[in-house]
Amino acid sequence: MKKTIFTAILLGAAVALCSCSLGVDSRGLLSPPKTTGREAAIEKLVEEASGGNYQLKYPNSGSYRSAIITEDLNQDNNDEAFAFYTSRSENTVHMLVMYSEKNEWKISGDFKTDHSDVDCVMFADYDFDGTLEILAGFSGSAELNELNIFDYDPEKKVSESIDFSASYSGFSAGDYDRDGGSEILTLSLSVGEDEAQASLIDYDNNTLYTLSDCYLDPSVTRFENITSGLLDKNTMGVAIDGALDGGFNTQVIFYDADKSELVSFPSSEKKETSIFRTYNINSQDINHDGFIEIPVAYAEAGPSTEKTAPVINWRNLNTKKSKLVNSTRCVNNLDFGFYFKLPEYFSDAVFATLSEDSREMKIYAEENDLLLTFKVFDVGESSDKMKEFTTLESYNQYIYAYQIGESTTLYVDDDIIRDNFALIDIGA
Ligand SMILES: [Ca+2]
Ligand SMILES: [Ca+2]
Ligand SMILES: [Ca+2]
Ligand SMILES: [Ca+2]
Repeated sequence: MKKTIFTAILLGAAVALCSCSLGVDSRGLLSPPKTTGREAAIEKLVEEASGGNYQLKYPNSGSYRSAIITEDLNQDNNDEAFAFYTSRSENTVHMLVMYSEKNEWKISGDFKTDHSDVDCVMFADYDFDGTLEILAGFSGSAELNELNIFDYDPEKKVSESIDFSASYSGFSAGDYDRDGGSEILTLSLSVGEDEAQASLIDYDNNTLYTLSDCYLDPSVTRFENITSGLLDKNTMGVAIDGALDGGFNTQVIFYDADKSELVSFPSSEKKETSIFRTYNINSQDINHDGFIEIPVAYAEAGPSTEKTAPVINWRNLNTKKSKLVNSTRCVNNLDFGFYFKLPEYFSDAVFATLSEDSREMKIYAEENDLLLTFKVFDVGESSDKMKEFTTLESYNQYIYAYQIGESTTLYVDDDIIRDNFALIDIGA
């Protein structure tokens, strides 16, 4: 039963994973915050293990960003804890693994690394024994980070460092070959002579080995975002949004069970330039149907006198045919972080313009036929103009509102507008 639970967690909704540590984490330079209760008891153990003079280290990327992380590795409703720190006398990170017994915290392992920073922490049951392993990525002066794995024995209450290490720029874990157990996927940018590549690491006969690997786009200089999840009903994969000269692109990596190999889309031989975009927008499950969409962006032609709002065609990858299929078409206001999903009954002639200051986005059914205007007001603002608009929502310092135009060719109502308007989280 336990195995099913772990699989379900790993197959869950698309999640952002470990990638690209950006610069020095200032939080690590602050004094440790005063803690109470459980955290205080854990910190006391850190203090003892470090000899009293320590600095907590915070992971730079991924879902776990705390210097003290708790997770129930063996699903017995009793959390284990992990703390990252450096002692003042040495600049390398230690990882302390702890468990609690009769309400008392104890140490099950203290591991010293060769690195000055923690990049990312993740948990996965790759050996399929019902207990999650600790995947910890460390960074320092080298261009690539180092992934180390630690396991925890809930019976003996000891943890061990596994004889394995991999260099990476980003990594993730999931059941990519759909055999019920989880694999580790490491992704590397090209560094020196080493080419950019993805490696799928599997476990068999007590050994971790590379099941398959494939090349990645060598022109990508930074991973902006890695999203792991279902690409279609039968395929789990990752979408890697990367930065390259002049813009951004997406590569999709998945394991092709028929060919028994790791595949990248677009393939390295056949570069599809359509995934290139100048906008920093990340792949995501934009329509909440459980499958990852990839943003393909256009600045669609409108009247030459006005600034055209970018159109993003969110597409799914058909992994069998190795081609992108249209999912959702949106017009975007990236300056104020919102989009409007164009309903299916809208014709291809629909386009959107932005005012000079981007506060107004007008959607036209066709030229000179205004369908809808969105306008961004400041919170606290009260003007006559505002009274002409209907408020949709308010976020941070802005109020997002709309006004229905007098189009003679296309129809929208309040419900359609509310259903298709959304705020979007865009990159810096
Ligand atoms: Ca536990
Ligand atoms: Ca395990
Ligand atoms: Ca698997
Ligand atoms: Ca989707």
